[in-house]
Order: sequence, then C-alpha cells, then structure tokens
Amino acid sequence: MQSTTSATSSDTRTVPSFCRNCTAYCPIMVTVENGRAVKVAGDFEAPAYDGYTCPKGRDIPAQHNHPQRPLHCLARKANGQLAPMPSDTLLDEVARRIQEITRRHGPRSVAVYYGTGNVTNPVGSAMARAWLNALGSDLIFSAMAIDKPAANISLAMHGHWHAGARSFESCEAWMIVGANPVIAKSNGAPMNNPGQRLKEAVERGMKLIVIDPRRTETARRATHHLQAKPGEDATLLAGIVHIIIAEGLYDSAFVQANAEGFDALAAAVAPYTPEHVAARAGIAVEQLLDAARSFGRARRSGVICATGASFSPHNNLTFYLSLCLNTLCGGWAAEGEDAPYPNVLLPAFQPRAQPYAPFPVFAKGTMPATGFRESASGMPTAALPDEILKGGDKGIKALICLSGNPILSWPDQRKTEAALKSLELLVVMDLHMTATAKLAHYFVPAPHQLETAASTSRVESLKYVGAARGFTIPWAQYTAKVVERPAGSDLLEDASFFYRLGQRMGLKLTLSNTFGYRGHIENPSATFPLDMTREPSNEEFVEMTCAGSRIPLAEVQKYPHGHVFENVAMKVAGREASCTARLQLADPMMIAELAQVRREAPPELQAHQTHLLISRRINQVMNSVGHHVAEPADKSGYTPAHLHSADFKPLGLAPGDVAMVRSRHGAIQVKLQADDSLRPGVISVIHGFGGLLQDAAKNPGRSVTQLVDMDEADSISGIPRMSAIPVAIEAMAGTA
Ligand SMILES: Nc1nc2c(c(=O)[nH]1)N[C@H]1C(S)=C(S)[C@@H](COP(=O)(O)OP(=O)(O)OC[C@H]3O[C@@H](n4cnc5c(=O)[nH]c(N)nc54)[C@H](O)[C@@H]3O)O[C@H]1N2
Ligand SMILES: Nc1nc2c(c(=O)[nH]1)N[C@H]1C(S)=C(S)[C@@H](COP(=O)(O)OP(=O)(O)OC[C@H]3O[C@@H](n4cnc5c(=O)[nH]c(N)nc54)[C@H](O)[C@@H]3O)O[C@H]1N2
Ligand code: SF4
Ligand SMILES: [Mo]
Repeated sequence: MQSTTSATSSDTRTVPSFCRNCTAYCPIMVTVENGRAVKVAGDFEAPAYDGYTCPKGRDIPAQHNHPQRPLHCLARKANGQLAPMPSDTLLDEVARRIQEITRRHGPRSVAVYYGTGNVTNPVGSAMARAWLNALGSDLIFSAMAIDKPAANISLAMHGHWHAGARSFESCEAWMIVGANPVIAKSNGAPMNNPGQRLKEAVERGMKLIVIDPRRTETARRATHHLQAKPGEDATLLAGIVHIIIAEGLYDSAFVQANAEGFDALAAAVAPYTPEHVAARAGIAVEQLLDAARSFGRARRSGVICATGASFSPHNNLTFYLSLCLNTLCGGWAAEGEDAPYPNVLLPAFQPRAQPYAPFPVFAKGTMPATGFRESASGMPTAALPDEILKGGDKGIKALICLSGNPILSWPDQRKTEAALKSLELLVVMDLHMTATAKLAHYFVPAPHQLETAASTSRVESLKYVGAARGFTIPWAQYTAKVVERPAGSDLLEDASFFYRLGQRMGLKLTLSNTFGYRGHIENPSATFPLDMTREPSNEEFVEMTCAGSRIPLAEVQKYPHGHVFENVAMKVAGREASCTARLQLADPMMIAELAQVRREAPPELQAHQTHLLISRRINQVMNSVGHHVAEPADKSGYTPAHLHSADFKPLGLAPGDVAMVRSRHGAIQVKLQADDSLRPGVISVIHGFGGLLQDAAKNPGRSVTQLVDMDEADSISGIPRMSAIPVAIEAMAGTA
C-alpha cells in the first residue's frame, strides 16, 4: 500500500480523501493538525478531477469544528426542553416506545425518511431499510420522490438500455433540460469539474443545447440556449421530437429493431408544430429549429433532465420524451463501442446493446389517507404530512428521520411543521441541530464525514437513477477515516443506530446491497444476514456495500488518491438471441398526456400575479446544509430572490428591497437582487433558507416551500409543483 499521508511537521499531516457533501465526490487533501482537520484543498495528484473543489468542500473543517456542533444525544424532557442523554439510554427508550406504538397500531405506523445527506454515508439508509423490513413496515421514504421522481418513472414506462446511455464524452450533441451542472455538479454533465468538461466538449465540436429560463453558468457554455418560459419543457421536447420526425433526422433502423409505438408517438407530436411550440415557450421559431436540427443531425447524442424540469408540471412527460429522443437519435451505447458505465466497485457485468423491457410504474404500497402509491421512484414523500395528520388509526405515528431536513424540504412548511409536531415519536439523526431536529423527541448526532470510512460505490450507483448519470470513467477511491471523533463525544453512526435498535427489539436484520429502485439492474443485490451478537464496524459495513465488486476493494485501497482502472474498460456486446424486449415510444399514459398538454390553454396569471417562480441552487450551500458556516454574498440572513432588472420598476421595487412573494398557497419575505441572466417575468428563489415558523422572529430567512401546494401534486409520484409557480411580488410595508 502506498503511503496515505505526507507529514509536513511532527503534528501536521496531509491526507487524501474525497468530499461527500455532494455526489461529485471530488478528491481532496485534508490538512490535519494535532488530530483536527484544519484545511481542505483539491487533490492535484488525483486523476480526472484537475484538483477541483468548491466552497462547500473547502468548508468541511469549519463544519467539523463548529462550536455548536452537537456531540451528545438529546431527549425531550417533561418540561419540553431537549437535554443530553447517553446513547445507550436513548436507544433503550426509543426501542421501548416503538414497541409500544407498534403494539397499538401495527408496524405500518412506523416510517423512515432519509434525505440527501445519505450521499455522505450511504450505509445508514441501507441499514434503515434493513431495520424497517425486519419490523414489518414498508414505509421507507426518501428525498428522491421530491427530487427527480420522473427519472425512474419514465424509465419504467419507456424501458432502459442494458449498456446504458451514451457517455457525455462520446457524444456529438448533448441536451440539458433544467439543470445547472456547473454549480450543482450532479446532473447533466460529468461530475469531475463539469464547467471545464463542458468547455472542452464544446471546443471539440459538441453541440450543447441548454433549456433554462436563466442564462446559467452552464447555459453560458452552450452552443444553443433556449431561454424558454418555465413549465413548458414537455411542449418543447414534443416540438423537438416533432421536428426530428418531420425532417427524417431519426435513426429508423434502430427504432425498427429496438422500439415500438413509433407511429403513435409521431401522431401524438404532430400538433406540436414549431410555430405552436415556439409561441408557447416564448422563443423564436428559428432558434427551436436550429437546436432540434443540431441535435437530430448528430450521430451520437444524449439528453438529461434535472430539477428544473422535474419540479415543473408534466414532469413525467418531459422525462419520458427525453428518453424517446435518446431512442430516436442514437442515445444508447451500440455494439462494439466502449461500454459507458463500467462498474468498478459495483459487480461486473457484460453490457449488451439491447433493451430492458418497460416495467409497471406502480409498486405494492398505497398510502391510506391520500391514496398516493409507491411508484418506480419509491414511496410518495410529499404525501407524508397529510398521511401523518389525516391517517387516523392507520396513520403514521412514529418517524425516524436521518440525513434530511423535512421542515425545509417537504412541500408546505406549515403543514409539515404541524404534522411533525403531531407525531407520537420523532427521532432525528443529523450532524447539527436542523430546523427539523429542534422538533425531535430524540436527537442523535452522527459523526462527520472525515470521521468515517467510505468508498465511491454510492456514486457509481447513480447510473440506476434515470439515464446518463454517474461515472462514465472507471474511477474509484476508498477513504479510511481521516480524524478521530471529538474527545468525550457520544456520536452514533446512522448504521449503528439501526443495528443497536434492532438488537434491543430482538429483530434479525438483513442488509441488502440495493442499488437504485426496481428493474434495470444487471446483477441481483447481495444480501447479508447480520450476526446480531456482533456489530459490524464502519469499515466492515463499507466492505459489504462493495461486495462482489468488479475490482476488489482491497485493490482500490492501494490507491489513496483514487485511480482510473483502465483495465475494466470493455466493449458493448451484441443483443442476446433470447432478448425480445422493446423500448416503448407510446406509453398510453404519456400519449394521453401529450394530447392533454396540447389542449391546455397557456397558464394564466391570476389577479396581481406577475411572475413565475423558479428554483435555484448556489455554490456556497447544499440545500439547507452549510448555511451556518458559509460566507454568504449578503449577510442579512434574508432569503435571496432574483429578478431581471427591467422587472423592478413596474413593481415599484428596487434591488435590495425586502418584498413579499405570494403564491396562491402562501407568502414569504425575500430580499430582491437584480440578475439579468433571468428571463423577464421569472423570479428565482434559493431553496434551503429559513427555519421553523415558531422561530421566525429570530431569523429573517424564509423557506420557499411555504409557497408550494400539495393540491398541485403529480398524480403518479406525488411531487408537487415546485417550479413555474405563479406568484405576486409586493412591497412590504415600510420598504417600498
Ligand atoms: N420548494 C423546494 N423544495 C425542495 C427543493 C427545492 O428546490 N425547492 N429541492 C428538493 C430536493 S432536489 C431535495 S434533494 C430535497 C432535499 O431534502 P433533504 O434531504 O430533506 O434536505 P437537506 O437540506 O439536503 O438535508 C440533508 C441533511 O442531512 C444531514 N447529513 C449530512 N450527512 C449526514 C450523515 O452522514 N448522517 C446524518 N444523519 N445526517 C447527515 C445534513 O446535515 C442535512 O441536515 O428537497 C426538495 N425540496
Ligand atoms: N452547490 C450546490 N450543489 C447542489 C445542491 C445545492 O443546493 N447547492 N443541491 C443538490 C441537489 S439535492 C440536487 S437535486 C442537484 C440539483 O441540480 P440541478 O437540477 O442542476 O439544480 P439547479 O442548479 O437548481 O438547476 C436547475 C435549473 O433549472 C432551471 N429551471 C427552473 N424551472 C425550469 C423549468 O420549468 N424548465 C427548465 N427547463 N428549467 C427550469 C433553473 O433556472 C436552474 O438553472 O444539485 C445538487 N448539488
Ligand atoms: S462539488 Fe463541492 S461539495 Fe461537491 S464533492 Fe466537490 S467539493 Fe464537495
Ligand atoms: Mo435533490
């Protein structure tokens, strides 16, 4: 094994690791002084990332060493206050209370929610599932259902491709719908320094088409930017499919050999003429034709949709049409080509140029109060507040929440707050006292990332969430823990919490190495019945998640800076003689929705409404994470909102004003800033700001989720409209 550290003085060392704040997993060098992490910088010795990091990665030491970091478990006392409790006592009490609740209401009164923090420590959610299964409840909810549920729902309807979508690197044209990978990293382009990768691709001749109402950091690198109205992506993609079919720019041999439903799709998009589509989306016809032709003429191309498209109406249709574009225009890896997703820490397989058949959109689970169902994207997270509040005897009474912050991420904050307060038991596991944690009956602090081991297998498995995500280079890295936990702390890893709870409840846990969600996985998941008399160590859990990997974990461990395993490179094989699967271009639900969207009148702004509100992410923070250590551009604490400078005057407002943004559901105060990269008529508000409503007087920040209305939820996934929301913008008393 190569040396993992370099000593620069007797008590200072620099240790290679990788950042787990987001799915880019950038390799980093951590400077450790007297056992404390003091600095994080990019790792220039690591392959493929050019030493890239962002402010969130560099803030890791500030998060670890934050003076208010909770180091002990907390329990709510009779006086309503949270007070320290040893973890063993906490586990005893939680086990007893869950047993008591399930005795009265059955196992389906207990649910788990895990959020995006699962990227930091994926074993936690796998153990949560193992524990819940052993308890007899199927109620495991994740952030995926309020992120991009359409990604897997559209794959269920369309089918997938065994060898996967073509890699970004191999494509001549690439379309990004509602994503800003230069800032958000995880969608739309390679995750290893996406700004640089996009620039290089355009320099070598790639046609880069970006559909976004804002001229984002990504759109600035595009060859075609369609700065369309928000909420019109389904219409836009239907228009692009229309042009490609009308002008014969599709690969008819591929379609004939691998797909069905072409004629029905062609008929359904026929009314989406360029003139209709351009008028609806508010762009020039020529621009639309140009973008569609550039895309259609490329021999190898890819489309990726992300949150902008997912939060807007008709998101399943948008994602479905993006898969149809892949099928029409050479988006899937062909026989003899380099395999785009060569598993390294996932099990080996021989990629084939053949379809996976579509599979049912709905699974078994149904929610009693709202009727929302489990779908290919998992359980309907956005339905949870109503399920808790209205479920009655059959409802959810206990929730364990790990690595998520529902108060600032679920729709309709007011309702979420009421729901969480009404629970008999709320356990929150997090790194710090989030808005959600403040409502917990029990709070469990988890170790920070540098205090645990990890491998890159979690981000490899992103390829099972939608098409064209995850690594297309055979890169892998392992990191041992870099620092010890703070002296005297009583932290519990997420996985340990569920193991020990299971032990106390007499449950036998089986860990399953589940990647993604149902269907379209090359190898069956590995399962590990756990010995309930000996708790696996953090390192052993990480080993289990890499079981059966193509490259043994021990081999990856030989390269502390990570390694590109060129030797796993392989070619895509031909179709198996036994394969009869076909890709579906005309799913009946989607064909019906195409007709419906074409009939719909353009959204009308009601009285006083002037703008459509869209989402936005910034480089300094990750959702609600990191606000306490980030260096904000504006230190006032208000939630920032952006408008085109021409939009201020008609509203009687000026940059720097605090204004009220009102949807039909709620209203929040924001601080306005001018941003001419926005399309006029659009206001973008950053998600993740704010705190509990009861603390509003202490914190001027407000959560944009207060404007989100569950009455407008998608009927398949339950995701509500979180973008293209009609709003009024009003001066606040005393500010105009
Ligand atoms: N209106 C509106 N709503 C939205 C969005 C939007 O843009 N607008 N975005 C949506 C999207 S895409 C998402 S993904 C969700 C995000 O929803 P959530 O995942 O619920 O919210 P986050 O703010 O990402 O919270 C992640 C939490 O995980 C914690 N954490 C990090 N690592 C660990 C760990 O190892 N263990 C434990 N126990 N905790 C850890 C962090 O401290 C943080 O509190 O919100 C969705 N909701
Ligand atoms: N720095 C940073 N990185 C992050 C996060 C973060 O908070 N900060 N969050 C992480 C999470 S949980 C996720 S899910 C990913 C999200 O990653 P992305 O999906 O790339 O998120 P955004 O950067 O908000 O980009 C969404 C884009 O959609 C545009 N948009 C809004 N509405 C519409 C619409 O109706 N149609 C179209 N075509 N575009 C629209 C917005 O202008 C915006 O530029 O980022 C992850 N990475
Ligand atoms: S982009 Fe930033 S937050 Fe994401 S892994 Fe890299 S350094 Fe960490
Ligand atoms: Mo997300």
